[in-house]
Amino acid sequence: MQAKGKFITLEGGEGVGKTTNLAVVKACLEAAGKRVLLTREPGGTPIGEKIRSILLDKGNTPLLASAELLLIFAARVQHVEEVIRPAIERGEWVLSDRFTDASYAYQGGGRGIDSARIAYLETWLLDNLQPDFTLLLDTSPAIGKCRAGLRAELDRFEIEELAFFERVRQGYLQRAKAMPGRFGVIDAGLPLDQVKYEISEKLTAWLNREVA
Ligand code: Z5A
Repeated sequence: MQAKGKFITLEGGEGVGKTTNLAVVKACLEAAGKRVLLTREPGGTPIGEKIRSILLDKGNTPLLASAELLLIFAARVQHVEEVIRPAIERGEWVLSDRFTDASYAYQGGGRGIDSARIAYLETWLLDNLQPDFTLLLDTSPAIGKCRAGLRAELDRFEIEELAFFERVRQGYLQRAKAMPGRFGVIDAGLPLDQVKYEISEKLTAWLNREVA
């Protein structure tokens, strides 16, 4: 019988280097003989990508925090049922740029929504699906904002003030502290080569524990 795959996520505030480092994680998993499916949130399906456009459009500033959370979970349930679970069943390793930890950090920490409400959606809609391992790229929001700010146009999240991103950061760190076995925290303020090295070290250590 085909062994099931695993679910790995990359998380962190804006501009910490998730997209840049996805390739490092993918290469590391492939070197360990895994078939990798790359995906992202919000998005990952045709419907999810349409919802992503609504969420990122800075013309949609009247969007309420609760409506934002529900849109994110609408995209997520579609993503889980259409892409993530079938791939895991086929034996693939799913690598996602963000998942539900981002909702606890952004909609919980950043927007102030009670985490019990997010947990309720997680239980109801995802049947509590959680990543097997999460790499959290952590650095000060000032550094992340500066990196993201080099882009031509900022989206609806990127126009938020620094205090919002500080709450997001704390939201992530609280999650990592509460679930140390699932999280590998990386200092993303280091030079890129060092960040890449730290990622492959943490990922390899986890992989070795998984197969032990
Ligand atoms: N969101 C949410 O609110 N709730 C949810 O549940 C989910 C998402 C799932 C879009 O996500 C928004 O959705 C997101 C939260 C919200 N908004 N914010 N903020 P996204 O993941 O697509 O957007 P993002 O976080 O803004 O991604 P990003 O800005 O593309 O960041 P990144 O992928 O972490 O960074 P990067 O593009 O890899 O790197 C940025 C630049 O820094 C780039 O020029 C790199 O070359 C450079 N870089 C990267 N690492 C380094 C190091 N170590 N040194 C120097 N320079 C570096």
